[in-house]
Amino acid sequence: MTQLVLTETLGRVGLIRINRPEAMNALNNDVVDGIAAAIDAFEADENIGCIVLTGNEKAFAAGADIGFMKDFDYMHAYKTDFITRNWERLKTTRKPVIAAVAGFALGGGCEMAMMCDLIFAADSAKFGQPEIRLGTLPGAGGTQRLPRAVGKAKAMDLCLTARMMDAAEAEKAGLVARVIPAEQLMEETLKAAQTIAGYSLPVVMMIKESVNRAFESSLNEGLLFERRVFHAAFTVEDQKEGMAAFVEKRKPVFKHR
Ligand code: DAK
Repeated sequence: MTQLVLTETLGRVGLIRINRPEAMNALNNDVVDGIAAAIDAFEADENIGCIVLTGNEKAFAAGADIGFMKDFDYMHAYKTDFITRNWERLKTTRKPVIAAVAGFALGGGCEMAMMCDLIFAADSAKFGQPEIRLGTLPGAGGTQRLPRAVGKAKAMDLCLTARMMDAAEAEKAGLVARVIPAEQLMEETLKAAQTIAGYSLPVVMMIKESVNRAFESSLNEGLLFERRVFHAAFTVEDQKEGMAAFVEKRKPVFKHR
């Protein structure tokens, strides 16, 4: 049987590849369970400092699997905790996750990319929330994360018309961090992931947590959170090493503690 989710360890980077090319990487339960299990494993591995989630050159993921969910009723979706149970494993990941997107990231695929901390897009990437065409709405955070990323005007445009946004527009709108020529997407993404993974892991996690606070609190609350975490960072052994190395004009050797 084809493995729907492939994983690889590259130095301190954990790579997760969605592998359902015949269905444009449509996300059924098995695929999302596989992604969640891969995240569990990389989170538990202290030698991993950054995770990359990707698809193939045609599709990151063309959405939730339409055939799989077309006959769901309310009680089934509610009782099985559809979406929340496994999709949201990404949301609770403490290590940074970069989505490397080439081709289609539609519906649940776009929502899954937005659950990651950073999106690097190939110039071939296309983002959209076309659920309205199917007589439904984005159900994995699209109506909430998209407006926070690109503003209300573009979010309404994408969700209500179902049109797709290309990589250039997505970068201009603030959805993606970088646009990269398709053939260099993995190389560039892995380079950035290795850079992040080379820094002190507890500090990386503190930064991720603090930036995420910006979306969940008032400015004053967020600043207070940041200040407390910043003070706490003086207890990190790597902070002593990082600052000593700067003063001694040498490269720091981080121990991730
Ligand atoms: N689900 C299942 N199969 C899919 C799929 C999908 N989302 N997207 C593509 N495929 C399959 C196609 O059926 C086709 O399979 P075969 O016919 O070969 O067996 C194969 O992938 C290749 O696709 P195409 O032949 O269509 O390829 P094209 O290059 O012509 O077009 C496309 C590519 C990505 C533009 C097109 O496939 C497409 O429009 N796909 C559907 C995109 C879409 O509508 N995505 C949104 C899915 S809905 C909720 C929670 C979550 C959601 C909703 C509610 N609740 C909690 C209430 C989320 C919803 C979605 O994500």
